[in-house]
Amino acid sequence: MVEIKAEPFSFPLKRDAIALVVIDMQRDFAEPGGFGASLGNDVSRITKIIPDVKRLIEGFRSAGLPVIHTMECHRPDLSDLPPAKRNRGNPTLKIGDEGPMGRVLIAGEPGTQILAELAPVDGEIVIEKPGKGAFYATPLGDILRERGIEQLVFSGVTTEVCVQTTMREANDRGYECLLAEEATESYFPEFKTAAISMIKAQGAIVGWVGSVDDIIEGIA
Ligand code: C5J
Repeated sequence: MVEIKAEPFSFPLKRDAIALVVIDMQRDFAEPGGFGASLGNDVSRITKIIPDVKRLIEGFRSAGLPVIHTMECHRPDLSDLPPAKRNRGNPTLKIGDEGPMGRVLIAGEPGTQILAELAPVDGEIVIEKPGKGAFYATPLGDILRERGIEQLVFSGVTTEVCVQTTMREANDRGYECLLAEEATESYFPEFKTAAISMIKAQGAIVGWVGSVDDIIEGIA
C-alpha cells in the first residue's frame, strides 16, 4: 500500500477511492471588490496559493482521479440565505448586493465564478453550497457515495472557515481527510496555523496534513 508522507503520521492511500475537493477558489474571495475584500480582508493572500492549487488539480487530473470544486453562493431570490448570515460581519457589501463583479455570492454572477486559472474542466463536479460546509444542503454526500469515494484531499479557502468546516463534516461522515498545506490559505496567517494544528492534533482527530508535492507523488 502507498503511504503519503503527512502529519501526524503517514496517510494510507486508497488510490481507487480518493478525490480532490477544491473549496471556494472564487473571484469573490480572491479579487478586490468581492465579498472577502468587503469584509476588510487582504485578498492578495488568497491569490498567492493559485499555483499550488493548480499543481494539485493537475496532479489529480493526470492521475485520472476525481476533482470536485465548490462555490459558496446563494439563489438570486436569497431564499437559502438566512438573515443571520446576510447581516453578519457588517460588510460594506452584503451577500446579494450589487457590487463591481455583479451580485455578491449569487449563483451565476461574475464574482461568484471560480478563478479562471482553476476553472473546472468538462466532467468535473461543481457543488454550489449555501453554507460554509460543502455537505450542508448539497448533493455532495450522495455523489461521493455513488462513486465509492472514501478519502478526500482538501485545498482552497479559507482554511479555518469553509475548508475546516467541510473537513469536519467529512470526518464525521467517515471520510479520511488530508489537507494540502500550501494549497489552502486564510486572510489571517495565525488562523491557518491554528486550523492546521487543530486538524492534526490528537492523532489526526479531524485529518492529516501533507505537502502538495508529497500528495502528487503519492497519487501518481
Ligand atoms: C468565508 C469561505 N470565509 N469560503 N468563506 O466566508 O471560507
